[in-house]
Amino acid sequence: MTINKLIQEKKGILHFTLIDPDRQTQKELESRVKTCRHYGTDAFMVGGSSTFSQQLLDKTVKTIKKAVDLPVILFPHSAASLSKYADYIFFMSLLNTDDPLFLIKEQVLAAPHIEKMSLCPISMAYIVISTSQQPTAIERRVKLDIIRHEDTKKVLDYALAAQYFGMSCVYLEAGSGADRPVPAPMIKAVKNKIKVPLIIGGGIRNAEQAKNIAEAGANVIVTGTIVEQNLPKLESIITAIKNAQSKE
Ligand code: 1GP
Repeated sequence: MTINKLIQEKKGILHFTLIDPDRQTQKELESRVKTCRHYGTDAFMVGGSSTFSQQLLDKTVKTIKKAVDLPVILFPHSAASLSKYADYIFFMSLLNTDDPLFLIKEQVLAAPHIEKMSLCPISMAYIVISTSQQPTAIERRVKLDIIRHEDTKKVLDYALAAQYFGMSCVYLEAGSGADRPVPAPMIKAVKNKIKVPLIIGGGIRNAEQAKNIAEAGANVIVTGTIVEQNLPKLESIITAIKNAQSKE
């Protein structure tokens, strides 16, 4: 599967919900994912920057699969976060880092397990944009080649390199819980530069932000924190994304 195929099937801009396995009980999870499905989310990503057991990851994926009929895509923070119960895995490389661990080493460790589990990989270029005053979890964890919210030229070069590598999509990530999302002018510039689908996440908290990001050219918009902190607000966020797509 590619994100392109999902976009074609759903005919428009997609919304993915990020589930962090250790942020809720299984009962809360079941209810949350049903609500997200009802609001119109298109898929669930499972992962996060915190560490959790293999058992909890498996349980989380199984609970989602049982509750809703939507794809589950692993969003791994290392080779240790794999589950055979998921449908897909973002086979991702963090491009703007000097640390080979996140560029290629974790991926090499994970590859034989992915094959054994028959997980379907979706190759993805992961680019972190530093938009926040306080460093986000990913900024604290990894040594980055920092891209600030005004560094459009730099992000364009990374995105183009990703496309030339043949990666199937590009994810611009402000970081979970970021003060503000990736800026719309940067999204627009990247969208105009590359042909592969563009995923945007981090710091999206309201419908206005989601609308601006959708109109700037995002193909997929990811939210995580809002589901944990203010789930009813997700409805207006997804509605804004779906309304933006109907204007295309
Ligand atoms: C993090 O982009 C996702 O990888 C989601 O971010 O938790 O800020 O919505 P939020």
